[in-house]
Amino acid sequence: MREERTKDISEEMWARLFYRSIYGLTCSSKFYQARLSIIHEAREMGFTHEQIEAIESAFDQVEICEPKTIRITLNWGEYPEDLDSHLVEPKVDRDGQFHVWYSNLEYYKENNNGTKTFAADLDHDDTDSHGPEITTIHVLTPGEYNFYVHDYTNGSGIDSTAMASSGARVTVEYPTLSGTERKTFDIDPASRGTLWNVFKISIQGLVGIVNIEKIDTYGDYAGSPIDEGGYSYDDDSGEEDYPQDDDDDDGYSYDDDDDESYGDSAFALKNKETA
Ligand SMILES: [Ca+2]
Ligand SMILES: [Ca+2]
Repeated sequence: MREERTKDISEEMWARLFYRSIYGLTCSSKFYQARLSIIHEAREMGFTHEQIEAIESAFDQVEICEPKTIRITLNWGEYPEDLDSHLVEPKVDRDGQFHVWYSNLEYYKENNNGTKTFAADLDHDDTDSHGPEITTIHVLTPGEYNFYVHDYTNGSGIDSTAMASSGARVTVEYPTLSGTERKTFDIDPASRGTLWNVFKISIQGLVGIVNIEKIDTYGDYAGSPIDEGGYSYDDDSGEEDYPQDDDDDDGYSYDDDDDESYGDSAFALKNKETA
């Protein structure tokens, strides 16, 4: 792994990374699970996106790849500068839902028996145009998943046309019985709003039959299923699962003039890294 992107990583850092990664494994783990464990620990240790990409490409070169994943890629044009990927998915124990996004890059579940399940991740938050942002579902837990794109630059605005002009495109690659399929979704240039509900993924049964259904509706971030100010995903009670019906007017409201009222909304709290 000697290359430009990893030249700033010391031998000691490498050693620490691999040592820490061992604890993400069991005696029956496969090589691709070692790959996931290393990526997870690299993120925990603060490796940069470029460094992690370099590690991934080293694994690709020796063909240590995951057998079955769903990969969602978001690309767009120059403006708005910051679109965001949001995946809402069933928890691996199927008790409620989980949200993978810039504020929660990994869904890495520690199981009761000490094993870990790396269920999904977002590779990084692109904040300076074009993307790509790549969301990967590593464990095909049966259930329903929704993928959204949010125009962070323009925040909240039901009438905004900025995202409509962004040229945003989402590509999803997913496994089928005969190989890998790919579907592409382009933003409607006549749409309005800062939230694009792109598609729904349904995964059925233990063999993981994947079905992708186009949604293509537009709206506002505030009060939506991905607004963490409105709903909670992280507790394990399973009592606060958000309603599946996007049209549900649940009465959640906020005051545009009062920053406090956003509560824990990611949209208000986003602490962007500046390059
Ligand atoms: Ca972004
Ligand atoms: Ca960029």
